[in-house]
Amino acid sequence: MKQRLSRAMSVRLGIAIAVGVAASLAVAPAFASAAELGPANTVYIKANGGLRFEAPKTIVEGEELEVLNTTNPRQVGPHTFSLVTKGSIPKTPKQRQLCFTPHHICKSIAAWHGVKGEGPPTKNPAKAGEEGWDTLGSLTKPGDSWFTGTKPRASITQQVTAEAGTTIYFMCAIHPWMHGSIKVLPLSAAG
Ligand SMILES: [Cu+2]
Repeated sequence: MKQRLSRAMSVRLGIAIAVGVAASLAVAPAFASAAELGPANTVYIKANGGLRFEAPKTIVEGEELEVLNTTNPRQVGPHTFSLVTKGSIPKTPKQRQLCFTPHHICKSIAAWHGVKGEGPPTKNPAKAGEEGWDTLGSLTKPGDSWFTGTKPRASITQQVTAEAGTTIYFMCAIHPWMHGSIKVLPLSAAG
């Protein structure tokens, strides 16, 4: 039941997305270029061994961070890479099941992307705070988020502008069990 529900949600969002992809591309062409920065600066979205983010443990403030979708959108649907506060990440099966209902974080993330009802994302990436990856969103505050769309090997690259000493947490609104974190190190830690 739980799985069927989350699948229904992801299918529904997937449909909204398919409609919205062309519009999103027109709004924000920046993420269409694949920089391929390498593992130290890349969050890979992977499917083998279960859908997951594979991210570096740390990154130096000001460095570029790429997010690269290596999964097959036709098999698993699109993803989001959404910065959220640690406490916003769903922790229980129940929370994950309810994630795409009102007053839950997946629904909020969709709203950051301009999704209305069953409509498509109209803002991509969804930007908050300063330029770059810096703002962790919650139910009450938008965060930085990218929607992969349905194009294979889609990627986005932005500077990490979150303060050194902080940790950025992220999750996927379509598969709310996908999440991770990266610690932001001061420039003096750059090798
Ligand atoms: Cu996902």
